[in-house]
Amino acid sequence: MNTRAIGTALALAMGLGVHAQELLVNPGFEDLDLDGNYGDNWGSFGAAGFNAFFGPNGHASFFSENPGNFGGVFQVGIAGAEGVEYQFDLLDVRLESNIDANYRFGLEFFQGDDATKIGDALTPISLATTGDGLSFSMTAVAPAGTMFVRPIIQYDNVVSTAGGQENAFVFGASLTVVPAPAGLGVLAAGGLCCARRRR
Ligand SMILES: [Ca+2]
Ligand SMILES: [Ca+2]
Repeated sequence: MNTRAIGTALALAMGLGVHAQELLVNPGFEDLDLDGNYGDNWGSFGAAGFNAFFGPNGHASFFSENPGNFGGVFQVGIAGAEGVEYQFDLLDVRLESNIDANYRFGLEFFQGDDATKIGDALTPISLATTGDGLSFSMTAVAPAGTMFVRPIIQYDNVVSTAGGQENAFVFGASLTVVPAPAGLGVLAAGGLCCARRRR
């Protein structure tokens, strides 16, 4: 491969990384239609929902302050495809100081009805570090038969009885396709080269 071809491959690899398409509708949990209800296009269950408690910045809220509570948020209707690797990021997370529950996030994969689950890939959210501005990331490859991919953030097994500062809030999220190597070793080599150079 000549220098120009390598340059083109590098530009392609870098471009894919920078411009990965956001698959979530309303990744910031905002009130898009200005009806006073946040988290438009998202769903929730249990003791979880969408608010803007901390100023004009919509977020998903997880009320893990009472033993027995459970809940989560998710988004349906996102078309997916088998064999594709997806990356789900929680970009701005607040874990309160007394938080003590089983938190996880990840992806569920569904058939064409967006209701029959084929499989899932859930990753624990570490509570070892609490505070504001935390971020978490996971990736998973969609199993055979996937037609829809559903991001989900959930908790259960609340054990704390501290009586306050036990909740979690997620202010932003992102779901993207991880660029495939396309069988070109130079793409991976280019990625390594550039990642290294930035350090
Ligand atoms: Ca937000
Ligand atoms: Ca709304």
